[in-house]
Amino acid sequence: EGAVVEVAASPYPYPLPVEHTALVMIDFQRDFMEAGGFGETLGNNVALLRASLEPGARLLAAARKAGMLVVHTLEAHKPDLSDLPRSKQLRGNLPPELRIGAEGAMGRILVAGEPGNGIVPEVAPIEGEWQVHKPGKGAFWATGLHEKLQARGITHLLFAGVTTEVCVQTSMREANDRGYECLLVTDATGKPSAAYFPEFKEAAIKMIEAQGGIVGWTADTAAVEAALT
Ligand code: TIU
Repeated sequence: EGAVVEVAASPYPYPLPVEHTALVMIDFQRDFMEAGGFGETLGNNVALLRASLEPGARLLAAARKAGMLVVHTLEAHKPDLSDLPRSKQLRGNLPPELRIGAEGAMGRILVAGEPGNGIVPEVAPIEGEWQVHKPGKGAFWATGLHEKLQARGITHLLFAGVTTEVCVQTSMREANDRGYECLLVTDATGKPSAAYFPEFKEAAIKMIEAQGGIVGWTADTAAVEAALT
């Protein structure tokens, strides 16, 4: 039922059923992309992620034009931090004034509704697109996303966003175990040098594609655009 296009992907072509595919934009938030947010407090150079924005915006435009479902995730905790495990709050060995929930340069760090927690303007959601707040690294833990995608008949997921080595990879592995056919869009997650740890990104791509696509496929934005037009 519906159109199936083919994306030139690695390790072999990816069949993309347009009506049953969602684009998942992982955590394109000021907290990770801009100075003064959570990513920087963890000691990272946030400028490294910005190469993902131009391809991410192109991918978003292509998905919208094709009429695909678009899901934006946000790593966001409730203001009362009731969904923040103590283990996560203490991780990083940061002083209390830099932990999740503390007052930072863009509001409370990693708390829903704060300025720093919002999605950057280049890839901001529009009416009708889903926004999923997630308390963990993965998009499926404690979010209800799987049930919502199933209700919508989604079987295939394209992943973009930040960071490849943490939230994107965790979400893609969660999705793989739930039966989705997953494709990582390499430049929309920042390629080749755009990750907090470029060498981790290269390794993540290889881990996904290896063993005949053990976790899924990889392709760049141009390949997805070519398939959708
Ligand atoms: N969204 C996401 O990747 N959260 C992180 O904490 N990433 C890091 O790389 N630290």
